[in-house]
Amino acid sequence: FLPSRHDLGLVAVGFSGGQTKAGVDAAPMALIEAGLIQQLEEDLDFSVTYDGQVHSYTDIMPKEDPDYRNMKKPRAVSAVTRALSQQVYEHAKSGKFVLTLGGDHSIAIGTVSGTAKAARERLGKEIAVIWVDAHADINTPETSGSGNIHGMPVAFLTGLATEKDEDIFGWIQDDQRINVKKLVYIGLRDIDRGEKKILKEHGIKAFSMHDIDKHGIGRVMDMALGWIGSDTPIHLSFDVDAIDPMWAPSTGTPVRGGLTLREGDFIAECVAETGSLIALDLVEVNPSLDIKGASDTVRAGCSIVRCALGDTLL
Ligand code: 6HN
Ligand code: MN
Ligand code: MN
Ligand code: MN
Repeated sequence: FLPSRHDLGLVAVGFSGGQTKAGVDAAPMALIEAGLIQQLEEDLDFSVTYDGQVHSYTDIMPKEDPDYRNMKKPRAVSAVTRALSQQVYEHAKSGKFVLTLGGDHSIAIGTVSGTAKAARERLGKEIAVIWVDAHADINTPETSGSGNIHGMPVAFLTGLATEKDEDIFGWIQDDQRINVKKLVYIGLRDIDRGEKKILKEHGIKAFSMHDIDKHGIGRVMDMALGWIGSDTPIHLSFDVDAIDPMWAPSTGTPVRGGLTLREGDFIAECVAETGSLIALDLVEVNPSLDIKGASDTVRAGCSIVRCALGDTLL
């Protein structure tokens, strides 16, 4: 059921409206300027389909966008993720691996909904999602303390949060949603109170930094992939803040005590090894934060992408 071995659709999303710090919209260009596309084409032999633009979706931005149910910029995030969902869906439907460069993590509402729908239609399967992050991003509008939608994408994708208004995520249909039982977290270390409750109540599989310290990343990956099971298409959503700020400081919500650079790459390698990876998001690189560390953060991002695409496997 794999996407044809070496066809990749790239979507560059210059969007920062899921949180309040400017600069995360510059990440796709920084990653591309660091040579990412070349690496995919020349080193990894991918045929890359890319429209050559970093999308900022200015033409579909709402004129007015007051807070709603505690969410900041709900209509902008909804409009962008709706358009992105369609872009990702089209790549995935045509059998391509989909790589999306963010952007803040709210964009995963678009990417995951797009691959979920395409996998149902093309493969007749529910996807699994591996969410690598310091945070769980599963706040509902009501549990969120910040109102920032990059802390909520998983709630909307699983249907734990819903909204009727089409302009505020009401466009998300059942065939675009994911099952909480097919969601696995890795790297968690900053979870809000309401999120903890949600994770417990729904029995969501989560490997925190504590679990990684206790079992080692090798066993954690065995357990994570074992939970998902074989023959399940996997969407990997990788928030660069999962990596310790020692290696990836240029990100909006850094949390110390994270994954080492190698543990981050190792996670991506293990997922690549399954042969079931159908899509990857790389999000939350913000080159304008911690400018000294920006090139390290971009390099870490490029490395994660290459590892997820099998570069370091023999
Ligand atoms: N991210 N839990 C915090 C919030 O605002 O809801 C932080 C979310 C961070 C989101 O890093 O993608
Ligand atoms: Mn995140
Ligand atoms: Mn995060
Ligand atoms: Mn927090």
